Amino acid sequence: MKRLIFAAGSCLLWAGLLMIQSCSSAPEKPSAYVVEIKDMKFVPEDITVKKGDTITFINRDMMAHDVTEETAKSWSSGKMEADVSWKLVVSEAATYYCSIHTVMKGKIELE
Ligand SMILES: [Cu+2]
Repeated sequence: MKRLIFAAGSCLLWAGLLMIQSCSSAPEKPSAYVVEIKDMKFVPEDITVKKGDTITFINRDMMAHDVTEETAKSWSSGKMEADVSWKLVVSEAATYYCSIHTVMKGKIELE
């Protein structure tokens, strides 16, 4: 009887260890986010992501827009016609704008 209890106990211990290990060693999967462009705005205007996450910008307006990094113009979607989408893999925090309508601004923050 003692042995049976011991066996059950060590089983639980192993299950616990395995759970800890799988939690701590599994790399976090990148997340995917969507920013819609509608009514001359980026929605949401501010977004907080992790490095390596993907943001898909979708133009829901009737007119063309773009998504351009503001400070150094280090990346840009190019002109996006209506219903066109463009993906950005985030490597750093950034502020961006639409170079066609410079009042349109957005911000990417890193968690
Ligand atoms: Cu625009």
